[in-house]
Amino acid sequence: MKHTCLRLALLATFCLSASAQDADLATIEIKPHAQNPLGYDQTELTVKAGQKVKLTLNNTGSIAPQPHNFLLLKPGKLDAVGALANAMLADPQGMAKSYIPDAAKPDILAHTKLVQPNQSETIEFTAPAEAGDYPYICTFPGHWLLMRGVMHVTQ
Ligand SMILES: [Cu+2]
Repeated sequence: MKHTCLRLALLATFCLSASAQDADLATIEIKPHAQNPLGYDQTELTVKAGQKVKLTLNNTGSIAPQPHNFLLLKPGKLDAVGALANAMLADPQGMAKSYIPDAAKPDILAHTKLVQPNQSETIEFTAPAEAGDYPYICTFPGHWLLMRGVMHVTQ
């Protein structure tokens, strides 16, 4: 009897913590902009510091379908990572690497792979612990100049 009660108590604790986590999950779906083939449909996202984020890049609905990815970067690293991405145009392994530059890895906080038209990919990550504005970009060569946005991380 004692044993059963203990098990129920453990189960209740587990259920409570699971629902608390769900409440603290930011679910985001981002797509290419319907009219602008080189833009995301959202250029600003907001999450809480340390929040769990479930982000889906859904590559549908564009008037000019093409592959895209999503990289969340450290603040101030947009231009440096963008330049590395453009340089990958000459890399025969570019497509295989999802146009994610090796040299940019320390500045990438989260990313999808290259997502083909009518495909999607969902990633899960923890939002940065520090509040601030974190750029996100598509690094398919040439896209990042327009295909970008800012994730606002708030306390
Ligand atoms: Cu793109």
